[in-house]
Amino acid sequence: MYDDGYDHAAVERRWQEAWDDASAYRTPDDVEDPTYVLGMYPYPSGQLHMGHVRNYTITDAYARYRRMCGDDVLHPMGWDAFGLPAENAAKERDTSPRDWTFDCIETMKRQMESMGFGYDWEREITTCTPEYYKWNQWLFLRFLREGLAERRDAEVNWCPECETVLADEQVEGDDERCWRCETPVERRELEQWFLSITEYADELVDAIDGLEGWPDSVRQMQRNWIGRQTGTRLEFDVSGAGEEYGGVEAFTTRVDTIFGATFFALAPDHPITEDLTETDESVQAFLEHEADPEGDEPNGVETDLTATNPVTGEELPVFVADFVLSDVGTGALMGVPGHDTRDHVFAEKMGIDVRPVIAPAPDGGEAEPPDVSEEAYTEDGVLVNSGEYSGLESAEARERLTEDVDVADYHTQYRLRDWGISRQRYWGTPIPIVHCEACGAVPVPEGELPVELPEFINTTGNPLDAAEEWKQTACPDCGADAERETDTMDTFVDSSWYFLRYVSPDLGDAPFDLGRANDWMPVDQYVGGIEHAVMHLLYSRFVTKTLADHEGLEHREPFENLLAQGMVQLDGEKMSKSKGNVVSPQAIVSEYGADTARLFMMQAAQPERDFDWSEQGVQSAYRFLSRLKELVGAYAGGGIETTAETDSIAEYVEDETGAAVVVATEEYDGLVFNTAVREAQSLVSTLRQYREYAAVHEETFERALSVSIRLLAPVTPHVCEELWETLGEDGFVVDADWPDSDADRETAEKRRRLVENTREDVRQIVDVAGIDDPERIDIVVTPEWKHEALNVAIDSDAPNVIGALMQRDEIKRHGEAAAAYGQNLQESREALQRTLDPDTELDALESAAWLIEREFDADVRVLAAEDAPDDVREKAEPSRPAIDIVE
Ligand code: ANZ
Ligand code: ZN
Repeated sequence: MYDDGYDHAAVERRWQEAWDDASAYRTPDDVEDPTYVLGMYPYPSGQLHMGHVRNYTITDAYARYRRMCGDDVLHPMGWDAFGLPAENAAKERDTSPRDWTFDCIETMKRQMESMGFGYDWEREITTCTPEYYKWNQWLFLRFLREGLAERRDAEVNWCPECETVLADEQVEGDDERCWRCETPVERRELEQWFLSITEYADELVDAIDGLEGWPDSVRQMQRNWIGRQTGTRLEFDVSGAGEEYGGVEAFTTRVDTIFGATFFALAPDHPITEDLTETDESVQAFLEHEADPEGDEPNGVETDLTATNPVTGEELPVFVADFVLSDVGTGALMGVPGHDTRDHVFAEKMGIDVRPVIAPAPDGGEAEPPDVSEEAYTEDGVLVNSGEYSGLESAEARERLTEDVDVADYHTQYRLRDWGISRQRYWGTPIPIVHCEACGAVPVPEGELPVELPEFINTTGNPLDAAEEWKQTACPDCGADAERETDTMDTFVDSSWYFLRYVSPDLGDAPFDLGRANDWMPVDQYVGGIEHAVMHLLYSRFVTKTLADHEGLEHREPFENLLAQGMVQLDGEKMSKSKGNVVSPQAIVSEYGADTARLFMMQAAQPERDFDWSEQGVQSAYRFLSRLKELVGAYAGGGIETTAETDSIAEYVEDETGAAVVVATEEYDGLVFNTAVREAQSLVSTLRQYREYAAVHEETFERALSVSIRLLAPVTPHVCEELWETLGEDGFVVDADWPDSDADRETAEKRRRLVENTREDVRQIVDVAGIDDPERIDIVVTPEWKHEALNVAIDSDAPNVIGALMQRDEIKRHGEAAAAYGQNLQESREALQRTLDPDTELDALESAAWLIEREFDADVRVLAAEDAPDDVREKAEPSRPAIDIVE
């Protein structure tokens, strides 16, 4: 344990038990509309890592804050318990994925409890239980019924050694080897199940505009992933080498550039390309040796074909090119090197014509074609060299051309593909389908769900394929012998609706209680890693929309506010097992306690930012908590001298307490925990100085302690619970009322800045003048007229400030001094800001005088301008008092 600390282990155990005994974090079913705070549930790997701890401390602190503000709060936790790692671990250790997973869950749950996360454990869900995955199967059947699930051929990565399909992430290296056995991966066509997310593509993009509580970066990633493009599809007649291919479709977003098309290009697996490989050796050679679709450089080969531009009738050379993607658009494009960057590079390399047909909009006069010899001009503009369309603006030309040309039509295309959910693995939800020779793929009737997983068989390939007895069944339609589908579902299916299950985790006859889900959804604050910015969040949005369309859910978006937390790093690098730079949360908890770990994490940075783990940071958090504990203990034990008399110091502490409350509240609302915590910490530091300086005003001091404890309680709940008790307060601090204050943040911050700047000025003068032992420090507040002059300068729009000032007698009568100050104001006019009025300045400085007195060990007098000698008063300005130091 850290020297002169406190017995954190005892404190934390004690309060965890007390909360548990009181079911402090239970959310009863009958609350109306709780604030729903959710952290992305973890995969039970067996080890809670720093990323988890950060994620869950953020949600926990926010949930606790909302509770103290008086909200009912729903803050549940569960387990994303299916997945390949369990299957691999089970194979290696010769156990079952189920046993391994439940062991991991047990350890991780204990680790979470030791962190003091306030979850309603009675709502815990575990996706690998039949009680949960039954509803994945139900969901699948509903999709099927609505025509949103479909079985079709798809290409997959196949490892012939492991006899399994691999996800893209599991194929490694340029030579594409299996991540497990390093066998080169093959492509195979397999029948797979797909969910029709593309049917919702438009809504999924359009509704992003309404997700105002999401980070812009995530919204943009979703837009890019869906990749909606509106443009034109048009046909080019292709022929040559003795073949007539007829109209071949190309997709373009820039049909306005069609007069600049100088070539036509086909994807390497376009049907025409495949046809050419039979006869054209150079195409064959290109595909075998040169084509590199992943490379940066566009490669291609010319064919013997030509394509006819449907607008100009011009014959264009046809290339096979590797930058034309087969699954984008139609797998064919018109090349416009003058206006498309990639086409330009390709044209230079292949010696193709480059022609400008779009000019920057002219400032009156004729449009001048841009020079496109070195670089494409990619902006919209005015058409040139484009026959009867010359002179039109790009947007209008696109419409006219699409309408005029017979073989052209508007077309919207998407990057988004349907969601392939089939996995040839054991540890997932069995897809509830039976394959019958006569009837085909027959859904298992809802009443027969769940289709439970059989015992695990340790074998290569898919264990479900080897589970003969389980596989053999009767066709639900005709009763004939049939086989079960042996594919299981992508685990992203499990997480696409789990947030609904927490609402009624034990419900037996439906996936969620509809009425309650309608009342409790959406999740008010969702928190998780940026790695889920696309898939998990997109699938959840999709499933929510289908439930709204077909199952009566009254919400179309699941997550109202989203926070994507930053990474915890070590020496600037992401902590990861493979790099061996992992700091274990468990070790920190046992050495310093959960509160210290939580406090360090929350004060280190704003939650969205990455930050570096620092042992010093941890120790300083620990020292802070130890000092706080000592302070409250000393006060409660009568070890601090108190008085019933109030004075200017007490006033200062009162003001600071009020300021801390307003600032921290605002920052907690915005989840800016580091700033919120800093407020509480500096209040505690003020209290420690107060106690050393004078007998403390009892009421003020006690209120300030009580406020500090409550402001810290969301982040360091155990020690705050202990101190709340020490202070003699009733009940749990987690149930206490959030403090309030009628302080105004802006004024409070101006007061603080005034005091801080004044202290800094005194330091400077002492330093520059070489004063060893100041005896008296006079601080003189600005005279009223300068304050007025400043306001006139801010309000006036006269070009000359001095003129405006001299219209006021009150100012004018100060003669030369007024002119000189007016000159200053004129010079810094852009930067002028309103300040506190002289009375408030006087008040702020008077109540902070003790801090200056303490720092310099000198008498401090704060004087109004009229009480000061002329030569000192002259120097004072608004927010910049004059300072006179006597040695
Ligand atoms: C002619 C053109 C002229 C295009 C121009 C662009 C600019 P972006 O550019 O990202 O919005 N395209 C069409 N099918 C393609 C495929 N299968 N593989 C690769 N590229 C393809 O995407 C739209 C553009 O991508 C389309 O518009 C097309 O090039 C190209 F000055 O057509 B464009
Ligand atoms: Zn049948």
